[in-house]
Amino acid sequence: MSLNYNVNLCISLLYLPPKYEGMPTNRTFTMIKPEAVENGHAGAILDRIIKNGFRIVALKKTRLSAELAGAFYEVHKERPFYGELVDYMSSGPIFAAILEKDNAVADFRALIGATDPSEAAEGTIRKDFAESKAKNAVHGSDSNENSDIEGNFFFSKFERF
Ligand code: RTP
Ligand code: MG
Repeated sequence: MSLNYNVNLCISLLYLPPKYEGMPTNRTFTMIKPEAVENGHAGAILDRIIKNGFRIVALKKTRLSAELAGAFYEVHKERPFYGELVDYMSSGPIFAAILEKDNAVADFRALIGATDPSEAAEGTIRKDFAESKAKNAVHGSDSNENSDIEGNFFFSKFERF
């Protein structure tokens, strides 16, 4: 490897566009949560996701241990609902998925609706399938950075297509 090669590589890296939080992305991460799976809604929810233009890049059915659920939702550690959330998210199997679409993070948050289904807009997934604010059927990443972190939490590069 020549000195020239290394110098050129460094110069190219300097000119890569900067990543910033608000940058549109074409991927997001979702989970179909335990109560929705238990109530038999997983197929209908996946159908809704696909019909709204999201392509499934990766998908698996799995169950989080309390330890893994705690790690996934660590950002909420200080919130009063953290213990309840960890118990709930480890209470049964879930589907985890990476989804692709232009503007994926924002478009998917719009498709799932507000955290509390009683406040979610008509036609949203939470409005139609969620039981309550705590048991709200689906997760959707809230930023591009978190969609990468969350996708990497569940999937290796060999599980993405
Ligand atoms: P998510 O992360 O699951 O997509 O939901 P979100 O952004 O709409 O809501 P967030 O504030 O991130 O809360 C994460 C999850 O914690 C549960 N929660 N329970 N009992 C409560 O007041 C309460 N608040 C939030 C929900 O399962 C929520 O999705
Ligand atoms: Mg959230």
